[in-house]
Amino acid sequence: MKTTPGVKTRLWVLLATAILTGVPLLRGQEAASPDPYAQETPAQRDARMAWWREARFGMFIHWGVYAVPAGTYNGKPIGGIGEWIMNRGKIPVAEYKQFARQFNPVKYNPDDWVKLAREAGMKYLIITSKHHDGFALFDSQVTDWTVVRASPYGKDLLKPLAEACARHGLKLGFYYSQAQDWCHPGGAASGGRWDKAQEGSMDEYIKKIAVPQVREILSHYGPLGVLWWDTPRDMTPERAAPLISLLKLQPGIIHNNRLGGGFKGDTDTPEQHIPATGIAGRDWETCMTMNGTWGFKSYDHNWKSVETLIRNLVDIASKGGNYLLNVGPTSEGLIPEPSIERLRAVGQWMKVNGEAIYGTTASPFKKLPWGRCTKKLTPDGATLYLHVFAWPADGKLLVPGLKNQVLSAGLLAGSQALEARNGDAGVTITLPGAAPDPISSTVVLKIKGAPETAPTTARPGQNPDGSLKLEAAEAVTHGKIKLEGNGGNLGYWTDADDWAEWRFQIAQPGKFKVSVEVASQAASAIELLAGGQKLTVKFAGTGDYKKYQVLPAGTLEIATPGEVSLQIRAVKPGWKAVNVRSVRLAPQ
Ligand code: FHN
Repeated sequence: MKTTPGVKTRLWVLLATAILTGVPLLRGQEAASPDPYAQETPAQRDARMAWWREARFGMFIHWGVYAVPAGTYNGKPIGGIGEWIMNRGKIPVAEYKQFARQFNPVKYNPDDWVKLAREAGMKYLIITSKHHDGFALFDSQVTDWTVVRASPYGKDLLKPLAEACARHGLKLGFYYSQAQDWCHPGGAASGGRWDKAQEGSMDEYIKKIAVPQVREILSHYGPLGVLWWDTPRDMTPERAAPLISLLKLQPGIIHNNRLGGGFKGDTDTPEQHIPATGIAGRDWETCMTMNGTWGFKSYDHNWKSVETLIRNLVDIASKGGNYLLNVGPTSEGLIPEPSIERLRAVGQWMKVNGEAIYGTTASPFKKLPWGRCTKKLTPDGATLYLHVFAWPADGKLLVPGLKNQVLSAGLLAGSQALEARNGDAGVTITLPGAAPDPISSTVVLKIKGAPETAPTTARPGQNPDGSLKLEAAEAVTHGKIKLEGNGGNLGYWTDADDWAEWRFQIAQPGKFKVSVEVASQAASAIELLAGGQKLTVKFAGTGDYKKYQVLPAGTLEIATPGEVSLQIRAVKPGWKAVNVRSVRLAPQ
């Protein structure tokens, strides 16, 4: 993220804001920032963010004309995410607009959507008011490219959704693609246009489409919780200023870090991944698809399991973030059945365990061998919610390094009190024989005083199914390699003599399929060394140090239980700088 704009830039921002909004900006000698929160105190900010921090779980909805082709153009499947079909298929504007004639969501029932989100335990909902194809799901007065004027449905889709959210007590947010619009002239990046109809000035597009449309969505749908900007390409401070200044129309609204122009926004937005150690000093929200696409694609059946979704939610909460989980409704207005099933199952889990998610803050532990922890501070200490993914076979749950006196221990499922003892290694809790929930069971541990933890030597261990993921943050590095990207990857690996090592516990030995998650500009080669075996991986670059690929590395045999060391090293010659996110072992 860029830093806050400098003085010179600010003056430009002021000038641009004045021109585009007609609002006088000089008060006495002091020039005001277009950001309505520029002068906010930390206490005011905490108050503004309170509902969002309490919520922890929200629904993302990507819906639009792209749900009509649903991933297929001219009879051929178009690769990539469904809402990008126009761009990926280089579909001419006039031709793409024809799809709107079939966008007729007669089965749309916003009450059903909102009830589903509530049933899942979600506390807010964010819908694409306009995505990159420029199609407005609302009754915009500044273009004909709207659901009201261009589709047979002919009605505003956001109004009834806003009403349903108000009826059922769910916060509503709008996604708005301010800097990328493939159907309005000037809205597509100049280097990325494929149709003459897209030609035009971005400044004109911002002035005539983005600014008035953002004013419309902030004015006509009642109180909004969030404005979710996206893809801030080519956004200068001058272009962003009139947009950010519109936030004053919704006092208290939260907005994300994707406006551009140097404005940081309120929330960071990791996409499709969970930062290894959270994001220190920032509110953040991981947005994620439930299959492989945001917008509906008829043939994407790559659904995440309920276990993955629940554990993602827990993992995110344990690092202090929110989970914004996507659904992509059909052109008829239906949320796909596999999404409904999964959301209901997550909701069942949340009914029992929601207390351990809502309003919690990040874990005081760096790593726990059996799961995750969330916490709430209380007047006399803290409540630790221990999310147990791997129920210990011997019934003893060690909370490693915890020094506090235990006030009580129990399970969220049921009212049974549990025995908990302080010891040299930490607190040991005696659990009943079977886990109440095979995905994640919550032990509630009340302790005296703020959590005090000693550093532990706990090593990563296998999941119940025998698999193991070695994350960047758990590696010991040698040379100049260091953690970057909020602890998400090993970076700065610019010297072929540098290397990194993981030490981990194997309880279930055997043969493992090994894969490695890497990103590199250019082709490179690495090797993994463990138990006297060597696995070599040669790969083409992804062209971007942030674009990762998961590559098979081969089979590793670990014959006996115990601690294992795995090293990652460069293969010389042929090695080029690589970022490494993780190494995964899956039993064969
Ligand atoms: O290009 C979009 C994409 O279609 C989707 O809307 C995601 C959601 O975060 N945002 C952009 C990519 O970062």
